Amino acid sequence: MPRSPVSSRPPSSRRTAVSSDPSQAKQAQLAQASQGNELPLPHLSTNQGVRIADNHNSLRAGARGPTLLEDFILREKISHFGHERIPERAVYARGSAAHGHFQVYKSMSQFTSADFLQEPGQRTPVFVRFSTVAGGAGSADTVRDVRGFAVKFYTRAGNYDLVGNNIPVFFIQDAMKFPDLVHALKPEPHHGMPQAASAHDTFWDFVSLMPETTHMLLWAMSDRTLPRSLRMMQGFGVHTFRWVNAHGDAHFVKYHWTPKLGIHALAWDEAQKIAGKDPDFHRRDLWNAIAAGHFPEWELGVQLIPQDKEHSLGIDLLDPTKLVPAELVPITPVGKLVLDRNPDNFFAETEQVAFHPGHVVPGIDFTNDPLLQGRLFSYTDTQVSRLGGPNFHQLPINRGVCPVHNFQRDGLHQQSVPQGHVAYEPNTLANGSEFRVDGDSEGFVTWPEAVESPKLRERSASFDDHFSQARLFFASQSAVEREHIVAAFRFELGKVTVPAVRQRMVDNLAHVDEKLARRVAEALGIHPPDARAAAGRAGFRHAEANLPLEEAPSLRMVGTGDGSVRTRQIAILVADGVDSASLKPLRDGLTAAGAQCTVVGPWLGAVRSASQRKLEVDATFAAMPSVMFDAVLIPAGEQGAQALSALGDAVHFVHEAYRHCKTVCAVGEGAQLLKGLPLPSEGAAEVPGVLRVPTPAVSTGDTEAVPAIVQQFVQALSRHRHWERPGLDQVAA
Ligand code: HDE
Repeated sequence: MPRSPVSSRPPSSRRTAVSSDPSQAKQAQLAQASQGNELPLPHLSTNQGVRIADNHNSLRAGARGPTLLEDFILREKISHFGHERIPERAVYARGSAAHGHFQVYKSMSQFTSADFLQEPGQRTPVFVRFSTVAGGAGSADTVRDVRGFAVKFYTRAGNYDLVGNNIPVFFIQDAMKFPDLVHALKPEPHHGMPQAASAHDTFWDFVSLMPETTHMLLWAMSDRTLPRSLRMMQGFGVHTFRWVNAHGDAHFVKYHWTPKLGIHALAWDEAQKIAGKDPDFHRRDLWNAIAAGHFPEWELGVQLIPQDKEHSLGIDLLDPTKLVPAELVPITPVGKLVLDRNPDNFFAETEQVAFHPGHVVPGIDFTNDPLLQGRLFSYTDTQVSRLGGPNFHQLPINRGVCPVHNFQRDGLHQQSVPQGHVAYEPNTLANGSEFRVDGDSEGFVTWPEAVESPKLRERSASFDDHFSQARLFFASQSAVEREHIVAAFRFELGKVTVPAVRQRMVDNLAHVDEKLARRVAEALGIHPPDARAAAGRAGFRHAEANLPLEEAPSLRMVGTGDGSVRTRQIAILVADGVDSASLKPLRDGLTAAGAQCTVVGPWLGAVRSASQRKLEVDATFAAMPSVMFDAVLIPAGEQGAQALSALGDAVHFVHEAYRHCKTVCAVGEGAQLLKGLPLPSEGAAEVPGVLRVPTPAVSTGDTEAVPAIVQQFVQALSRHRHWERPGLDQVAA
């Protein structure tokens, strides 16, 4: 008897039979769900379980005759295929996800009764989906865009979704403007261009008319929107939420996810090239890291503000265009997130996962942030149309680890088979016993915030400060980060075809930083920025807040991370005649430090080293260009260096890596590949991240020299990119 693809047991009974360890229970549940769809026997069947005798030929009238309508096997197969696609998410369509767990450092019971935050060491299974916002599901990973960072905690008290971004503020203050923002950002409706890019007329037209977008624009034009890896970006809850403890005491809370590996970015030119060379760059990186056991980790931290201190900071906590600098309210570590398992099936999990900021658990509550309030309606509504009905919570990836009991019934794709004749509450007929929910001490209780106000459409005057935090952000960046922001504004506004829009935008920027605005304007063929013109425009509201800080170093990216080079990608360039003896000790040292070395050559297979040994090649220059790596190592060997120098791809590789500010290390004659780069002559001050190593030190395996060189390399690589490197615009790569 073939096993039915769907378990005959009602899902509700499956749901109650959970292990006491929620991590194991979730794993078992998902494994069970995926097993249910596996055919245990080596035969094919229809969806009704009828065995298929021929999966190559449709039923036809004669070998060369017409296909018959009667062919129910063909019809079922083609029809199912025709309905394989579901609508992609309107925003955040391009996503990559992973399973993992969240582990508490120390109890948060003082602040929240949330079940999953009570005991040190407590683990809760999670599913995390990262995404870009603007692009379609098939768009490239490395476009300049905000990234979604959505975490589903399968807690024993119900599912909790923390649906955030990698930037701590948002463009708009009120949900009313979200459809306008998204319409302006998405491809222009008449010709459907550009894909996955904000660099076009409608986006800048809209944001230049909405000064409240300015703070987020500064973040969006910074390197934050070009993450090197999903494993190397922060996450934020963005809105202020509320934590409530068992005594009913409330705190405002802001969430921060901080990656162990630091916050790192790609160079803009690099990001654009990767979008063509490997559009799945981030997805692949996440998948490979987890598959190789390099599980990415983030620390969850919270800023807690007592309820009665709401107005003490001079920052309106309900305004999602504002953050609270860590310099004003420190971040308390709560626990760690570890992603340790790739999804089994992209569609069933990454696509069908349904997040919702309204999925909260007892101990966590909302605030009156008007953007958050608007989101609370939107997400269920979206899932109903995207996933085809109201029972999307029954999909394996969306099911909790705790039992679900209610009298919601029926609906499209209903998976459960409820028993009995009672589907209402209160009742006395179910099992002959009364079943009441009133006063369940573990039930969700909304924090009893006092609200009595006239109904009106009005924005609080405390939301009118649009520039002081944008200014703080810009002032807090390092010099190179500021340069990148200028360049990004120039690029994006350079794509805007209407001069008046470019002008309006730089006039707004003059309220952030006069020099920034001037430098952006210089490249755009418009008038110098005019802050007064901006202030005179309809819709311009601004009331300067008095921030007690001129700079907030916590808002910088440079210098973050634990200093390790784990999972960093190093290309070793080879051709016939390279010196493999001098290569080995360096390669071993770098691998021992956690970096991953790939031997890149002109062809797959092997090259012959100077000593006629076979040196395996992992990838070609064509398939793995420099943008796939974080650093380059060029081995010694006269003949090898000459062979590489004669290859345009190899020379380009080195020059491009230099231009993208990566660590470049040349051993002995390998330095010939550095020819043409704007480097000082030997002996002069070295260029950051360019190491020229004498051969003998390495080839003799000098026990002191080799570790010292490896250490130098590791140190340079751990700095990620050497953004301050001079003469970059002279490099033709
Ligand atoms: Fe979302 N958002 N959003 N959003 N959002 C969606 O839900 C929406 C907002 C965020 O990986 C949609 O299932 C409204 C802020 C993430 O599946 C949709 C408003 C933040 C994801 C939706 C916002 C987010 C979404 C599209 C303004 C950062 C991807 C498909 C009121 C805190 C989740 C879907 C995933 C997805 C609506 C604003 C984060 C349409 C109406 C602010 C990470 O329901």
